[in-house]
Amino acid sequence: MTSLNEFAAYVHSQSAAAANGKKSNAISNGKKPKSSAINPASVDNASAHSIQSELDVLATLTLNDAPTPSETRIAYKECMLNLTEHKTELVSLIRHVVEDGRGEGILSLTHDPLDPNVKIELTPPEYDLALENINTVCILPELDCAVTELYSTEQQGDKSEKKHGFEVTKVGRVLIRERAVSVSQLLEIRVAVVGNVDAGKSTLLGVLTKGGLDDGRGKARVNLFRHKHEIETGRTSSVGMEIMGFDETGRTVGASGSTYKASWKEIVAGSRKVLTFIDLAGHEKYLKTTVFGLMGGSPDFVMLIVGANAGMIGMAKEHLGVALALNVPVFVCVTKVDMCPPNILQSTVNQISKILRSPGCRKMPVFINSNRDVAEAATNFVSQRICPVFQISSVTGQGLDHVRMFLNLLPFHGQFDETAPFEFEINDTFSVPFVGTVVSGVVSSGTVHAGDSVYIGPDSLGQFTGTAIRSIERKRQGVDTAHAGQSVSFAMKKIRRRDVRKGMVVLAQGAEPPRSVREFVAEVLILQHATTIKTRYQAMLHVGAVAQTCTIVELDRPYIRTGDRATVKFRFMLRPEYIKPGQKVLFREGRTRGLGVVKDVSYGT
Ligand SMILES: Nc1nc2c(ncn2[C@@H]2O[C@H](COP(=O)(O)OP(=O)(O)OP(=O)(O)O)[C@@H](O)[C@H]2O)c(=O)[nH]1
Ligand SMILES: [Mg+2]
Repeated sequence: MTSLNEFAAYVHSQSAAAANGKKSNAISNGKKPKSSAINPASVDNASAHSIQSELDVLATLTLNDAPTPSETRIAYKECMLNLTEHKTELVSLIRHVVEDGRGEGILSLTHDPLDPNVKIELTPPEYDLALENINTVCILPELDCAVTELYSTEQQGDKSEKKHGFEVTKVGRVLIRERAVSVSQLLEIRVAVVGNVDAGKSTLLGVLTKGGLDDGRGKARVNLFRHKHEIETGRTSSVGMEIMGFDETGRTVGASGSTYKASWKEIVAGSRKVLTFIDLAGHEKYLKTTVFGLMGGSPDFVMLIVGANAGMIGMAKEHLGVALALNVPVFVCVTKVDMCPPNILQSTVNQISKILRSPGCRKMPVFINSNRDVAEAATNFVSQRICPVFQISSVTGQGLDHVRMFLNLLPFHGQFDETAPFEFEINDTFSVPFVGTVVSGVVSSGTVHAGDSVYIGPDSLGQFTGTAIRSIERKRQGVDTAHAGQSVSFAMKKIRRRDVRKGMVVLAQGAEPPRSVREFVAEVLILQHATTIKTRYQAMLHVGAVAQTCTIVELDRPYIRTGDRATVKFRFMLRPEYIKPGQKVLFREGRTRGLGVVKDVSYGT
């Protein structure tokens, strides 16, 4: 039986390969994989082969001008300590770290950034000199970066150091962040916030994004609600968006806690990094909306909120399952610790550890208690199977500084291709007075400019309509261009609000008009099902921002059951949609859950 995390990793690699493969297909022979027949192996091998050959070509070009770890390179320690001789090397090293992280990076003073296995030892005076030198070069116009020390600590050296004549060493990490960034290039990281009803999600977001503290009776969440019934019941029912900005030194922008509420424009203007939170609903009634928020919102990270008193109950496990299935790194905030007796808190923490370590999750819980824990967790979060766990209170403020610091350090790790043709998934639609129809969502690939001609669709007949983008807004500010990976909204020309819906796409106008899909083949894993699944089985299916009931029309065996990995052909019940091979699929019906990846699309309605 395949475990969830193995299959999730497989699905993720398939999506990544599809995203990277786009370019190689365009420049190679342009052959399309065979459609309709259930033959995943052939599709797999063909695309894997073309990607491999592209990589081979790239390797021979030696395009990478980054400094390489080699014998001849000046040692990291030398670079940091001897500025008179090695200034250029230190500058190029720091530039490499900053470019690698799209404008920022965490630098350890005791691990070589080009080869983290190489550990170096610094005496306290050496550490201080290294830090001073890093500060000196970062001020230079060619770098123009701010340096913020995240932690530093002196520690007793081991025996080998004693041999060399010193016992105490100093270790530490710094954040290096570019000072100047334009709105359209601003680093954006999306964090989806999930957890059971009443866990304290909206409250924590209110406290983080607006400042101040909660009163335990719903004070902090009021500003986040979008509907009158939400204010009355205190329950989130829609997908809310909040932003949190950090300046170049990691201070939060606009979350002063005063009665004055900073506008998005002010937050963005003062920030060098912006986090977008997707506030999701915890009540089971809104599960479809929450799964849609997780699938369509393209979150980079998931923040799972658990009430300390209640533990991981209700929808929390469901949400964790979806996050794991999508392979999005998850961190946990155990909140309301102010109102929780120590023994109950302990049992909640034990329960979370047990679930995270279980074979289905295989995550290593890391409890965060210091700035050092935060910096190390943020550095290893994406690459390793760790799950940072914070213990906090939105009422007393306990632990919130660690959460803020962690959010400030979250690395950009999206896989978006700016050079591929422009594609955009619609997550929400609005009708704005004097502007007209506005659609919001995430640019999944390419770049678009205000005024560009585009297609929008598919409509109920599977057709696309030609139109143009009147204007673009990013974080509620007008911009000229939108790039892959950014969440933006477009005002559309000559399109009525009732003609657009979530799950539609906006595409570049190419030589061939785009085509919608009525049936497609996916490779799936059945996570949970009471009996067996046969053809004619129906379920709610999520692919990106698309959410629609589908029927299974073909199976590669008579029936499938829990734990089975199968190739399945689905048919959309209502209307054709725009989907592509490599996209992740999630389906559910009652207690049944399935996860998969689109392998092949057969066209037509
Ligand atoms: N004592 C205490 N109360 C808290 C804390 N965080 C949240 N609360 C209270 O818990 C209640 C529920 O909080 P919400 O933020 O609405 O919960 P939610 O997770 O957004 O709930 P849904 O949107 O319905 O899923 C509110 O009355 C908050 O004031 C905390 O840290 N300590
Ligand atoms: Mg809420």
